[in-house]
Amino acid sequence: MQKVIALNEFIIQQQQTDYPAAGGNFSRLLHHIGIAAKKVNREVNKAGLIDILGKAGTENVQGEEQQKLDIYANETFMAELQASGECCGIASEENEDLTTFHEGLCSTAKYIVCMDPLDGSSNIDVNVSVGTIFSIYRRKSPIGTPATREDFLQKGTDMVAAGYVIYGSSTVLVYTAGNGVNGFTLDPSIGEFCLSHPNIKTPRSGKIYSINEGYYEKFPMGVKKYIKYCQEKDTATNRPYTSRYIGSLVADFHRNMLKGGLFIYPPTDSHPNGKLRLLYECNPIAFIAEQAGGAAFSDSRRTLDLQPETIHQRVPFYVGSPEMVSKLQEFLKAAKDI
Ligand code: P6P
Repeated sequence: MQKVIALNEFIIQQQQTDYPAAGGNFSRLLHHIGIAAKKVNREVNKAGLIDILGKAGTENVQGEEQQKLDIYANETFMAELQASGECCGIASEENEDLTTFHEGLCSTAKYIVCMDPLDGSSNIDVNVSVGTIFSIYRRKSPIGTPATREDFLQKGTDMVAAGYVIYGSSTVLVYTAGNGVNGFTLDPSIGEFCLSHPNIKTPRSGKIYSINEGYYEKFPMGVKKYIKYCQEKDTATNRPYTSRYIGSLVADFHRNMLKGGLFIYPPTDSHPNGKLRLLYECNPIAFIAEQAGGAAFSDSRRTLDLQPETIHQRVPFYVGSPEMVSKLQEFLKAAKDI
């Protein structure tokens, strides 16, 4: 019978082989993220049965209506990150300000976390996959003091780890610590995330493009021309491609990473800098994409190279198979959009 490798076992193995000097702090942090994911999974899976569906009647910092599960997920991840004793601060999509922990168990914490606790949550009521996205950095400010904005406004290239949880037909946790990408499927019978997608590598090209074509009229010309390129018939280059757009970043990205494809969220009328947030959506997904052999850009810049200026900053985002990202950039350059 094939040996099942649980997430915690894998984390310790990776620590011993890749980071022998590590003291287990990162492993403990990741373990608590796994616990929070299991708690959120339990509520997402029974959302239709208990009074946790629907709107909370409040708005988040983005002015977006909060779903009850948004708030539950945010509180659950915040509590587990604090309980780990390894996190000294959190930037969350659901909170306008930073949250810092620097006393007691967290007085020696050296990591900060940027997270979207439940991305795509407006899809919950119609049973569409949603996700949690997180990124982990080493703090820059002195240990034992309150985390500062500078701890959070680090470039994506300084990231220690990134991951997401997709709550879909099954619940899968995917993460990278800078040494490849691995996916773990939750086995409800034992309550453990088990290695199911070892060493994920994204295809260099693919047949799937993902974009909300409802905004077509307002897209930059280069994006419009790329969409037409995808729709043209050309057997030599496997076109026409297939349009697949779920409206849930984690679900769209996860499918494209496994099958090959390109996700595009360009500037629009309502979001002239793009809709997706740099710190807790684009950067973690970009890190994972690159570790899987993909590429991620925000207009002309590699997303991970951007210097963040504000916690909830939005950027245009193009991520996926490297040859498809390059082709889109050709159209953007030809149209002088970048
Ligand atoms: P639109 C969900 O609200 C989200 O932040 C991402 O998960 C998703 O990719 C995007 O917004 C969808 O945005 O404008 O197409 O509905």
